[in-house]
This record gives sequence, C-alpha cells and structure tokens, in this order.
Amino acid sequence: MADTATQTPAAEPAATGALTDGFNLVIDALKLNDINTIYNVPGIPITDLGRLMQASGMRVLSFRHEQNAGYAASIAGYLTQKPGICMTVSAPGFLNGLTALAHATTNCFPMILISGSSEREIVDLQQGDYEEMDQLAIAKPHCKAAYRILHAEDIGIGIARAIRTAVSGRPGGVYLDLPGKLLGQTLDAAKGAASLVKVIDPAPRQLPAPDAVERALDVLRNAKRPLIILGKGAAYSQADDEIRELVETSGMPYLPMSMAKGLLPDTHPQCASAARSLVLKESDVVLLIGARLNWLLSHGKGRTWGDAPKKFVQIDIEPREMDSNVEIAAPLVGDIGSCVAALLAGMKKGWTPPPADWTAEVGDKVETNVARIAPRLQNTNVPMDFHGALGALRTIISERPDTILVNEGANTLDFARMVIDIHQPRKRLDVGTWGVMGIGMGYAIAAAVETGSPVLAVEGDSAFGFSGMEIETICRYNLPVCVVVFNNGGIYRGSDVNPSGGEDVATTVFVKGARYDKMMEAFGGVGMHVTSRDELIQAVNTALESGKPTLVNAVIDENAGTESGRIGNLNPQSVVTKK
Ligand code: OXT
Ligand code: ADP
Ligand code: MG
Repeated sequence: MADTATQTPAAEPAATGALTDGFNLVIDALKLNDINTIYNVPGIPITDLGRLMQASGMRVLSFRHEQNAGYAASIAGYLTQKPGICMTVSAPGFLNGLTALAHATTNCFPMILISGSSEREIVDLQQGDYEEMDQLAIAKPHCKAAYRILHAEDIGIGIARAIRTAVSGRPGGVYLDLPGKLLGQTLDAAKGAASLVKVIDPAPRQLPAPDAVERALDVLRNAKRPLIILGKGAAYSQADDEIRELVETSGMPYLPMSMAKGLLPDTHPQCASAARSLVLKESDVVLLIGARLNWLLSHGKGRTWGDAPKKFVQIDIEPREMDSNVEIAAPLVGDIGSCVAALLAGMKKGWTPPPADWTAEVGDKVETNVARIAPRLQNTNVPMDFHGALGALRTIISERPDTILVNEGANTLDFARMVIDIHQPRKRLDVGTWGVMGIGMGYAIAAAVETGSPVLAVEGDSAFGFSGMEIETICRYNLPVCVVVFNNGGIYRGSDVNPSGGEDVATTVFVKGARYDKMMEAFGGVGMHVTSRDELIQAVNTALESGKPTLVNAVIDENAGTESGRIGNLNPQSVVTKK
C-alpha cells in the first residue's frame, strides 16, 4: 500500500471569493458533457433550474405532461447515443416521468430522469412534506441505477456517473434525485469548476473474444438455410456501413425488426420481411444482431419457428442475454460495430454464399407476397381502409426517405409496419418492446428537435389520445411535424356495440365523427379533414412541404380493423357465456 503520509495531496484550487451554486453546477456539468437539450415540465423545485438552463443557451422544451417529456428524452437517447434528459418536479411529476424511464430501460435506450425532491429529513421521518415521496427507492426497480446527490461538490461526479451508467454496456434509464435544498447550496466558484467531470469514452468499445468469433463463423459456414435478424440494438449502434457490408458479403436473407427497418432499405434484394413466417420456420442458422428472443420473436421456439433444428448465433453487448430463452450455439458478446467488423474480417478470408435454392425460395416468397398485397395498396375505397391509406403514405415516404416515421396504434401500427417501406436507418420509431401507447407526440417532438428532419406521425385515434395535448407543444415550438390520425372511431374498430344493450357505448368506441384536426387549429397549427386517398396524399405532401405543424384527420372505415391487430393471439377471451 502507498504511504499516504508521503503523498502530495491534489492541489486545491485557490478560493476566488466568487460563488457558484447547485443550480449552476448542474448546468455546467451537463454542458461540459455536451448535453444541451432538456425535456421537462417546470414546477417546484426545478422552475429556476429550467430558466437558468435556457439563459445559459441550452434548449429547454416544456411539455404538458411529464410522461411525454420522458418519452421524448428516451427516443432522443436512441437517436443520439447520448442520454436524453427528462426533468420533473417531485412526487407526482416524478411518477409521471417514471413510466418513460422504465420504457427506456426496457427498450435499452439511454436516458436520465432528473427529478427535484423534497427535504430528506422530513421525507425520511414521513412528516408530510410538500410532495413527499421516497423517490430514490421507487425508481430503483425501474432503471439501471438510481443516484441521489446531497452536496453541491458532488454534482460533477454524480452527473458523470449517471451519464456513464446510461450509455455504457446495455444502454438504459438512470434516475438522478436532486433534493431542492441541493440546488441552493453555494460553493466557491473555483472549487465548483474543479469538481466537474468530463466523462471520457462513455461507451467504450467492447471487443469480442477471437475464439468466440471463430465459433460464430464456424456455425455460419455450416448453415444451409441461414437468416440474419437485425434488431433495434443494431440500429442504435450506428454501425450502419459495417452491418450493410456484413449482410451483403454474407449473401444471407435478413429480417429487420420494426425499428431496424431501413438499416438497409426495405427494398433491398436480401430483405425477407415479406417472407417472415417462411424464414423463421425454415432457417437452420439464425444470426441475431441487437435483437432479443423475447415475445416479438416468439421466444425463439414454438410454432413460429417450426420443427427444423435451429442454431442461434447472437451478437449482444449484454452477456446475460445469451440463453435467455433457448440455447445460443455461438454467443458473441461485445459492441455490434466491433463484433460485425470481426465477423466480416473472418468472412473476407474465405466465404461461400448460402445455397442458391434457399435464397431463391425466400426471394420467390417475397415476390409472391408483395404482388399479393400490391392491388390492395392502390385501392381508392371511401371510407378508406388501412391498406389504401397506408399505400398512399408508403409512396410519400419513398419520395421523401429522410422523413422520420413515428407509428403507434394496433391496426394502424401493424399494417403500417408491413406496408410502409423505410429507406434509411433510424427513420422508423414505434411502440417498442412493451407495445406502449402514448409515445407518439413525445417521439415526434424529440425526433424533430434532435435531427431537424421532417416527421410524419401515423397514429391510431386511441393511441393519439394518450399524448394528444402535446400538439400544443408542437405548435409552440413550430416543429415540422405532420400527425395523421387514423380515425376509425375506436380501439381496433369503431363498430363494437354494448353487449348489455345499455345506453353507454361499447368499451372500445369513441365519439363518432370526431374532428381531431380542430384541436390543431385551436393552437394555430394547420388542421385538415380527409376522407379519400387523393385528399390524404395532398394533405400530407402539403404538410411535409411546408414544415408547418399539421394534423390530418383521416377517416378510416370503422369496420376495417381487427381486435388487437396482428397480436390477437395474446388477447385472452372468455369462453364462459353468462346467462
Ligand atoms: O409471412 P406471413 O405470411 O406471416 O406474412 C407476414 C409478412 O411476411 C407480411 N409482410 C409483407 N407482405 C407483403 N409486402 C410487404 N412489404 C410485407 N412485409 C411483411 O405480412 C405479414 C405480417 O408481417 P409482420 O408484421 O412483419 O409480422 P407479424 O407476424 O405481425 O410479426 C409479429 C410481431 C409480434 C413481431 C409483430 O406483430 C409486432 O411487432 N407487433 C407489435 C404489436 C404491438 O406492439 N402492438 C401494440 C399494442 S396492442 C394493445 O396492447 C393496445 N392497447 C392497449 C394499451 C397499450 N398498448 N398501451 C397502453 C399504455 N395502454 C393500453 C391500446 C389501447 S393497442 C391500443 C389502441 C388501439 O387503437 P388505435 O385506435 O390506436 O388503433 P387501431 O387498431 O388502428 O384502431
Ligand atoms: P428488437 O425489439 O428490435 O428485437 P431488442 O430491444 O429486443 O430489439 O434488442 C436490442 C438488443 O441490442 C439488446 O439486447 C441490447 O443489449 C442490444 N444492444 C444495444 N446496443 C448495443 C450495442 N451497441 N452493441 C451490442 N448490443 C447492443
Ligand atoms: Mg382506432
């Protein structure tokens, strides 16, 4: 052990007499780490923090509800690889933001929820403080880590710790508790400046072990009917060029999970989206890149995957993901960029493309399925159905491939995923791992703010209702967002009837003929009401051209949807008939 008595202590900065405080240290610490955008709802004790942030040149976007600010922060993290920051008041504001923090963690998006909190001494004795709540304890199970800072001189290290935890390894949510009293604490300015920490290499590359790479190549080389599955982890990793090169060098068919669509254009000749059931069933070796074998992939087993024996190769940064549901024959633990580069280097030393009968079988199936739905995508029915309306939006997206598509609903989600081709990476943002309704307006706002790209949010009418008030936020910041509400008058359908014959409408039904476009007009945006395909095309093109906040109320046949969309199999139904 070093002899501490003989060590020279780190030089203390000379006091200057000037003071800083908790408010300013939080701002300086975030800015030092290139975090300049905050999604928040103001109130005690963070109102002045937001004000000072704005004064210091940060972009502070105020929302109407913390959950939406939180969803915005979560997707900002996904798009930028920097933690998105959501800032809330104590207890109720914190709880409103917590759903989004849990969502970020579940989806592996880096995010920090910063909440003001009440007096520790009073909270811990449960003496009834203003908005009293033990926020740290409540946050812990819902995120990667939860930290509280009690002293101003710890703000620098506390924020550094939150940033590194959010983005390193498997990304996720971090809770940072800032008691109101902390913000007012003063400190000598020079000491404060010296206490700040710039996080060096916040998400270090993690190289796969060479023997693990060889094992993976061996399994892939012996495949007769190989398949690559790209997940949103692959899209997050921003290793776009390497992934494309790997797919093309391998010659294997690939299946993008919904937010990985566009990593390679959906029109790519190796894309097997339109032959999904065939490739899942018939493949003998599956290379998973940043995709988990969770419910969205039927846990890697059962009918979806067929009876043919299967071997999985899995690339993931989280070692515990391996064997989560089925045996992984070749685990490749590391960051996607490094793992894909290592596989590519191996392939370049010698590689035989997959057997032609397999790629031809997949290609034929894709062609048949694409041809089968093509006429439906052109239909001009009035009222519109999902296929006709989405066929129109599909053409618009192919003409404007830099548009970011935000998508939620049930039928509106499932049909849009199937119909709308995506042409560039990270241009499709949706409900994610939980299938959560409510991400819509928060995602749309953050997508516009973080990328400057035009945004098209295609929303079921129920889905839209979860965050609809944020269209005021869209208008307030004059964001280039066009919201299209697929108005079929209800959840899944607008045609259900109350089985009791009573006065109330069915549980899944909304007001008939609702005019969501009028809401947008109320805040100074553009509202349009369309009933036909041609009107829809014109409205959306005008909106995207103008960049003005617009809401298009698109009337969809109230009978067109099915219960729970494509996941009706997960929807339990009573078999008991009550007399
Ligand atoms: O191979 P086969 O033959 O099988 O065919 C497949 C493809 O090959 C083919 N395909 C194509 N063919 C031709 N051309 C092309 N290009 C092509 N591409 C594909 O098409 C089929 C299908 O392909 P797909 O889609 O890839 O495959 P599949 O089998 O569907 O994939 C399986 C899954 C599981 C991966 C996929 O289905 C999936 O990703 N699903 C996600 C589902 C999801 O998350 N849904 C949202 C939740 S639903 C429900 O919970 C709702 N709630 C409750 C609620 C929620 N969620 N949250 C909160 C906070 N509170 C409550 C509510 C309230 S939805 C909802 C509101 C609904 O009402 P709305 O008004 O909003 O919406 P509407 O329904 O529109 O009224
Ligand atoms: P999808 O829903 O598209 O199938 P998931 O959210 O299930 O995708 O899976 C994403 C996976 O990607 C997670 O297991 C996560 O650990 C992993 N991941 C995220 N970023 C990286 C990265 N940079 N390198 C390796 N794996 C990553
Ligand atoms: Mg609906």
